[in-house]
Amino acid sequence: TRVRAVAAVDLGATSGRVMIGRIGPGVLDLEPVSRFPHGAVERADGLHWDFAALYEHVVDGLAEAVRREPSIESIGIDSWAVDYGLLRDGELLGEPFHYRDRRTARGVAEVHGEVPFAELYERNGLQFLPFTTLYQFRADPRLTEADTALLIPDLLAYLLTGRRVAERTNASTTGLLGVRSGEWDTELAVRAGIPPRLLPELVDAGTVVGTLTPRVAARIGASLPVVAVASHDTASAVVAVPLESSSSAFISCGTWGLVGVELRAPVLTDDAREANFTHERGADGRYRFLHNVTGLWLLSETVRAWEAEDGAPIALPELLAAASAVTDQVPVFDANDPSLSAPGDMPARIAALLPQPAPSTRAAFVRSIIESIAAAFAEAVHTAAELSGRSLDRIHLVGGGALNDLLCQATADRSGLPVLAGPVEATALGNVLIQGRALGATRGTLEDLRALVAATHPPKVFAPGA
Ligand code: LFR
Repeated sequence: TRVRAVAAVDLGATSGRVMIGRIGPGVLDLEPVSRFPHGAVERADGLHWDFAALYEHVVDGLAEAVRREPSIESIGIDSWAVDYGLLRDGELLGEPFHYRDRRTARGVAEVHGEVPFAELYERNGLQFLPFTTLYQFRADPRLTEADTALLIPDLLAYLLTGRRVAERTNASTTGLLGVRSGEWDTELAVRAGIPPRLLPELVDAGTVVGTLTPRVAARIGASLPVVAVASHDTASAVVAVPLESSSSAFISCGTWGLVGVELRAPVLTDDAREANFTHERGADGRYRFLHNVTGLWLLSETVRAWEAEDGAPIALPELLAAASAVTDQVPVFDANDPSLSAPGDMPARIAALLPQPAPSTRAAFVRSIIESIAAAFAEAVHTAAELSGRSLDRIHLVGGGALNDLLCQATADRSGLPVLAGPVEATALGNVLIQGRALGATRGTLEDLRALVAATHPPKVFAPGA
């Protein structure tokens, strides 16, 4: 077997990128091709994504990837979860809403009026998040006009290939997938007021969705298959976490910090529901038993506010170095407080949660943010251990947060467990791994895929109290 090349499109909540992945025996690496900022846009009817711009960036990035590496054999797309586009007769009905749009509050009240949360949990296994797709659908004025709903990666795959499917890992974040069956719960959809006709055929990660349409192939410069990867970014990231055993926890840390363990069977207890632990579907039928912690969003939104105030960009590495040098005690706040979820005015909203006056320097303020995120991480790790009945001996922290030494060390200190940081690009690697497996470039089980990650991407270790 030789080294094979694929293109990975990885879309986060604040930026997207296209990468070339290379995979073969003992080989797993990424070559960045393009990176583009994106984010929420405020429109008359609420918060949206500029989807037309996103699509252009994706196609341009793929064309550049093929130009650089003509031997690319397939394309895989992952993105943040829950958001969707509505189609009628194959045409997109307006821009997809952003999950932080405020209309979802109405959807929550209405859906819970039909199906109480405890019953939802029993059926879909999901923690309560106000933006879970079923609440968004319920509050979407265009729903009745639509004939199909596609989650973001499936929507892009449709525009590239013409085929409409719902990849299962991401479909599980809609709230409309049976937690045990892994099939659409159409009875639940009907009760929640969501027409089941909207829900497309489900496919598993690793399935070929289709081949680029002639028009798209002409722009990209090759006629390639699009493979459904574990298209929820967190699912892709966890594919690439080198979990050695059931005593390893993971934290996938970017905008969000997704904290938990991988399970083979759901834990649908009252305690799990009350602790707001979710069961999202992973590749190969695994479950991600995790809790969403508000992650680096707190930092990026704070920096965005300060930059607006200064009218000048702020260098994050310097700011973090200054935060590391702070020796005074800083106050810790509840990183999960719902008041922190909307964009805008983050320093003031954090200050309003502090039990004492806000730190007077930016360095100390950042330290307070990092310590608060780490405290929430440590708590979620311990809760995951308790609820799953496991004794945990390490935490794998992957994603952009793995570059943040201060956060990794604070998480180790506060949890009392070693933090193994990296890979930083776990999501894109997970995307490449599933495509590589579909091509036959590597052996089969998730454990085989993770062994390849462990061999090629050694972690940086942060010992507690070091
Ligand atoms: C991470 C993530 C989380 C999901 C949130 C919203 O990027 O996909 O897993 O809860 O974004 O989609």
